[in-house]
Amino acid sequence: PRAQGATVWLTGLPSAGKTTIARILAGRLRSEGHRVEVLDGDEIRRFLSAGLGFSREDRHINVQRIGLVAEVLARNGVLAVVPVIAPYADSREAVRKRHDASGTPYLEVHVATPVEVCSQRDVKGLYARQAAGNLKGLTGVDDPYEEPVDPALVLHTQSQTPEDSANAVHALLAGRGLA
Ligand code: GGZ
Repeated sequence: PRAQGATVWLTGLPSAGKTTIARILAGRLRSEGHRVEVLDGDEIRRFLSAGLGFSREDRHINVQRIGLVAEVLARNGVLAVVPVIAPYADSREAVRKRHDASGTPYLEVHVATPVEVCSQRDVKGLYARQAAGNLKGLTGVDDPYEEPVDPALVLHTQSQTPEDSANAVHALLAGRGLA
């Protein structure tokens, strides 16, 4: 039987833990024999979305491009794991519709780390740069983040290790027969 793919979109603020969870999840799925691709926003922005900034329009275009790649992969049996902020609900809805149109599973996971926790972690120093006045339009601080209304799963990373979070996403996939 042909492997069933799916897209797992990890949406949340910068430093919420999306990339860390994605990498752990991907490693576990690979070790189980699944074909997995992680589409990281940071990486995609260097190539597929080179030249795009962080305006509403550019973020929307970025998310649609990543959504297209994820859907193509997922439709062809890959588990596409996508740790990308995707701050706008209508952008995420368009990605979901693209998946629905081809009958490809799309699971939205909200990495719901509060902004106070994210800014304390500040993995890339973005929050510090924003506070110092050297960066404008930081998601969750002076740029919008529209929380998912009906995500398949909400992760609270303050009270869970990244391994716990990855396992919760894995259980979600397993529960739907996708892992
Ligand atoms: C949000 C920003 C910003 C602003 C730069 N707001 O962890 P990083 O730092 O290295 O990777 C993040 C990346 C976010 O890209 P996404 O493609 O996930 O965003 S979106 O879905 O909104 O298109 C972050 C960095 O870009 N970065 N400036 N102002 N993140």
